[in-house]
Amino acid sequence: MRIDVVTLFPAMVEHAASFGVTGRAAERGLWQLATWNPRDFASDSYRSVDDRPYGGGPGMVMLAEPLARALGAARKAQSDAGMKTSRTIYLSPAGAPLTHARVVELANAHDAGIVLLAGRYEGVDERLLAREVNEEIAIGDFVVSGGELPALMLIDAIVRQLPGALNDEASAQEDSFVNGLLDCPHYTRPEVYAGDAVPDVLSSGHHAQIRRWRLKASLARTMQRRPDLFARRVLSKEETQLVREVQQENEAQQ
Ligand code: 4FN
Repeated sequence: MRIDVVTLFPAMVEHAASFGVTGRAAERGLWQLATWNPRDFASDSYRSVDDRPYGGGPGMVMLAEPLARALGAARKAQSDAGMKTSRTIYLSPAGAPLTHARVVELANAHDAGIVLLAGRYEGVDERLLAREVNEEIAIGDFVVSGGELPALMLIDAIVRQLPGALNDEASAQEDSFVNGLLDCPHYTRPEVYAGDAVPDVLSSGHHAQIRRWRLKASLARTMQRRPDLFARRVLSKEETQLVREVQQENEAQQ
């Protein structure tokens, strides 16, 4: 997997990606990161990358030309590295909300290069987006100062799906969203913390009961905190029974 990022702050992206799962996966050769600074592709002596918006108003807009050159250099580098295709993604509040399903699709396209465009200021000249961008993705409905952190979130989500990226492959599969449910509560030592004991079943050693308790806790939590996720979930027979138990326990408490 190869990911190229066009950004005014290449060091921010490279530094953040060098830690933890993404950093280790790069050391293992599972993916390669390269960054491209549009400032290096500017055409005037000031190395301008932004200008005032037509129509007036506050803030600045990223110039099309340096971005087009930076994107071109990124795609050429991917092609020279043997990638058959490149897909250009603009991280944008106007994009399609990122889902785990889309992350898995992107991670499975091993031999397709990904070029990420991170915006700054008020955004990017629309003509550049129309000509050069294949897809727009949003990571959430909140204002941020630049597309770099959204790009890093997408990178982290993709890279941790690559085979060999996690030390414990099982944990990737068991993660909350993978089965459409939130995680159950987690506990570690000490067995009693601040007078609060770990649920008995978890120290019982009874694996079938532990699995059942965790599934039930996940279902209860998802129903309560993310009714949108719960509504989309198709329940197995066992899960239907556990949901019934949760509802009965809730009614008994009221
Ligand atoms: N943001 C909103 C509405 C209008 C503008 C923004 C905003 C960074 C370049 C885009 C934001 C959110 C999720 C990239 C936000 C994302 C960005 C993202 C992003 C600088 C212009 C900008 C209605 C969402 C609050 C700034 C809503 N996912 N503009 O934040 O790039 O990827």
